Formats: sequence, C-alpha cells, structure tokens
Amino acid sequence: MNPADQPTPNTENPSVHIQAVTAEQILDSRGFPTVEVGLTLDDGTTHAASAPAGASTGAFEAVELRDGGTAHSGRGVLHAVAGIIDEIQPALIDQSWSSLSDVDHAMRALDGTPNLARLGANAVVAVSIATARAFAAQSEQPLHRWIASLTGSAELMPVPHFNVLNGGAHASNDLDFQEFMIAPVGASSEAEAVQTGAEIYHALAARIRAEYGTTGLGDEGGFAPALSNPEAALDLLMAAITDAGYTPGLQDVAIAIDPAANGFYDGAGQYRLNGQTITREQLATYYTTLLANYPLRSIEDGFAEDDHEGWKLLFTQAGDHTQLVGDDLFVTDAARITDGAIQGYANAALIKPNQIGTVTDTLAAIAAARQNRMAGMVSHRSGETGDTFIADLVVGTGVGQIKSGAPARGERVAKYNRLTHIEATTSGLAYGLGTDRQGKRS
Ligand code: 2PG
Ligand code: MG
Repeated sequence: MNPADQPTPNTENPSVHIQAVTAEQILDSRGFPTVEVGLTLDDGTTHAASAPAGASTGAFEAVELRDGGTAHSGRGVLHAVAGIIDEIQPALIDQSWSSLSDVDHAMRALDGTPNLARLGANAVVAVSIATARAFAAQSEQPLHRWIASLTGSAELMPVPHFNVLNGGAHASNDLDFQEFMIAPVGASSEAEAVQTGAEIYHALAARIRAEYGTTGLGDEGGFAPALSNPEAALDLLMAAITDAGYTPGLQDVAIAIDPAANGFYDGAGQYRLNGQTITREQLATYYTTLLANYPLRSIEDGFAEDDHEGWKLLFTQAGDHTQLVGDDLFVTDAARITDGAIQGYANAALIKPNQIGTVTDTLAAIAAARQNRMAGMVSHRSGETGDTFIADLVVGTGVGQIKSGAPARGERVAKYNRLTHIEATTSGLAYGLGTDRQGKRS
C-alpha cells in the first residue's frame, strides 16, 4: 500500500499560503551534504527545516537522492535541491493549503514513485517538516501542541535513551552491536533525565580514559573505545551508572541496545558475532542470556530486516517482558508495522520521519503502532543537523521514548535541549514511557 493512503487524523487548521520555497545544500554532522529548506508564507514568515541521513539504512527505506560523481564522494544533494526549487515549489506556491496531509500527498503524487526515489526523501521530508512548522505557526501553537491537536494525542515528555557507547556502522572499533543506551526510567522529569544522562556520560568518559587511555567518539557522540564484545560494553555501562551515583536497573537507569543486526548478518539465518558464525537460534539464546544478566529494557533490530524467523523466535522467548523494536524491519511504514504485529515480529516501532519521507506518513506509522498495541520510540539519524523536529514530534504524539544519541555534541543535544525547553515552558506535562506498550520489563 502506498503509505500516503493510510488513514491519518485530521483537524481543522487555519490554511497556509506558501509564497516561496527555497533550498540549499548544507553539511550534516558527518560532514556530508544534506538538504535545508525555507518555506516563506504570504504573511512574510519563513519556516525552515533540514533532513537527517542514516548510515545503517534499511533496504525498504524511502530513497535519498544523491548526486553521484566525484564531489562530496558522490553524496552531494544538488539535484534534490534543484527538484525542490524547480518542481516542488511551483506545485506548492500561490494556493491555500488546508492541511499538512494535502501538501504531503501533493509531493508524493508529484514524485510519482512508491519510495520517493525521483525527488528524494531528503528533499520531501525537509519540505514536509517545514510545512508542519508553518501550520503550527499559523495556528499560533507551539509545534508539539499543534501535533497533539492534529493527532488527538495526550502530550508526554519522553524517556530519553542516550547512546553513550557506539559500535557497528557508527564507529571504527570491533564492536558488532551499534548502540548501547542508558534510559533514566526512574527520573521524575525530562530535566532530571537529561542530568542523569550527562552525569553518567562523564563518569563513563573517566572510566574509559582510565582503562583504555583514549575515549574515541562514534557518529552519535557516544564513546568508541576498543571494545570487542557486547558484555564488555554492558559492564562498562553498569559501572559508569554506579560511579555516577545511580542504580543500574529497570526502575532507575535501564539499558537499551540497538545491535542493528543487518550489519553482522551473513544471510541464511547466520550471523557473524564476536568473531564467530552463529545461527539465529544461538543469537536468540545470546540475547536471552544478556537479558538475564543485565537490566536491558529494549532490544532494537536484534535480527536482520529479512530474517523474520529470528524476529519470531525472540518475540516468543522475550516479547512478553522486553521491548523488541523494529527499525530497519519496519522503516516507519504503517503497513509494515501492522504486518509485523500480525506476524509477531516485534512489540515496538522505531519512528524516523526520513525513513518514510513525510510527516503525514510518520504520524500514520505512530497511529499504526498504537492501534496494534505496540510501543514507539522516536529517533534521530546518525547523520544529523540542528533541526529539532523530532523533539516536538515525540512530545506531541505522546510516544514516551526518544533516542537522539549521546548527551553531547551540538546536533544531538539540540533535541534534548528542545525537550527540556518544552518542559520548562509548558505546564503540566508528565514524564514517562506512556501506556501504549507491551513488553514491559519492570
Ligand atoms: C539506527 C540509526 C539511528 P542510522 O540504526 O537506529 O541511531 O542509525 O541513522 O545510521 O540508520
Ligand atoms: Mg536502529
């Protein structure tokens, strides 16, 4: 099904009259080009947005348009920029738009491919996010509040999942698993959760410097010492949590991992982990051992995107008490999430707007997860900009969980800082995981 055909919530909005759409090539946090757009309305206001970019991308993601050739190692986005100015702009200007979904549908129709391959999801998602900002501004509401009214959600401050140890495609060490995160589930507010994350991050730095001499950094701002197996990483986390004065556990500071198993999948049910080839059954057993030994609340992409047998295996063994998150498996696609719920692959969906290409389809993915009693976790990409849209998205949809990398580096903390700003300037917002999740482990 075309994702834009999914039912989406609708409320009445003041209409938006777009006068001009500008676009530029800028650099992301990895030093690769990405798209920035500016949407000017007839009232003279301009609304900007920029697109993030993944490194460990799923095969079913919407397609980024890259220039090829030699400039920027082929990763330029000048064609995507030209498509915004020459095609998207004429299709959007000089008319009144009464909803974001109308704009998103128009861009999808203009693109004409099922995965936005012609205009590029990097172009379309940036325009879509800028359009959401324009609608929020027209309705004189903060973006998170506008998203809450659009989707009929109760706003909620999310539990941040700080990725403090990096491996896989995001670091040059030998760690096969991509992300090791700490989640301050026991905090009483976003501000307290951010403080907890930052304090543990510094305690971890001190420990790594003492044990490994140098910390090294991965793409998401987490440390990347020469660790070679997941247990060594988890032991370090446990120690750092304690050093910082917190209790590692499912009630205070829990741990979450994103093995990003596509990265160590050999095909045919075989994985290459810790220097050995193991079967999907052995990998599932390995996860259950980690679950027995560490306060792990969440495993994302524990199996490769097309190893459905592996997903089902772990879901049967651990799905009633552990959050099992589909990222590359679901690619923020409502239809894939619904299918995953029916098949019993996972009990949570990662939510990344650029994976599906429009805000409308992102909201449809969140709605699909909710309808299927799955949890959600809103996510950044490993290549980021200072854009903070995902912070408003997670609050406004009440999803209850976000990951935006380490509590360090500008492009990562921009999101956490936006969250604490929302909390500080909005009264009555609760902090927590929310209620629409299965797989509770507490
Ligand atoms: C992931 C993401 C973000 P990337 O796998 O969850 O952490 O990585 O953006 O490289 O796909
Ligand atoms: Mg992932």
